[in-house]
Amino acid sequence: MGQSSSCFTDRELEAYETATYLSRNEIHVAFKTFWNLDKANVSVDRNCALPMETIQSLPELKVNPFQDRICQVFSTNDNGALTFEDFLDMLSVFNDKSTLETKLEYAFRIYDFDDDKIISRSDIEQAILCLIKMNHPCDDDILSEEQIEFLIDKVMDEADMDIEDGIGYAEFCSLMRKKPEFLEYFSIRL
Ligand SMILES: [Ca+2]
Ligand SMILES: [Ca+2]
Repeated sequence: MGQSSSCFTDRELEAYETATYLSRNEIHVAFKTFWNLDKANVSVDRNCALPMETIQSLPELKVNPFQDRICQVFSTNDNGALTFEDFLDMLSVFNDKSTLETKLEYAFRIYDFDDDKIISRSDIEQAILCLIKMNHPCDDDILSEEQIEFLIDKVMDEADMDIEDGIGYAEFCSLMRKKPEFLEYFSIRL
């Protein structure tokens, strides 16, 4: 077990500390967690990419309605698989020491399902569907089309203030300041 977390040089650990909001101890815990997800592969290549399904077996992510989007946003090869460094980036952004600006920036990307830099009605619909799926895994018809449209209207009425259709980054930030509970999904402590 000792071997799993002592395979970094001081210089590597310093580089990770500088690049993240994580302490040296948190980096060790992160690596041990990553290694435990797939000991065979991580022992051979400690920065190998673990598939999204493997990452999502972590209890901290399993309960997160946005687990797929989170993996996609932090995946450097864009397929949702995370290398150890991607995994560290995720834990860093979701750490308590991360700044509000950093959290907002990533939360915006996570809610922007189609990556077009604006949160439109279809992004909000997908977010609502993720929340329904998490809270009612066996009943995906819990809300009717009309009820979902009504919820989307409510979000748009509250957040879409400027001429541009959809919720831009500035509008998103002011919405999150009014409704910080939507940021709660973006906090992880191992
Ligand atoms: Ca979008
Ligand atoms: Ca707008």
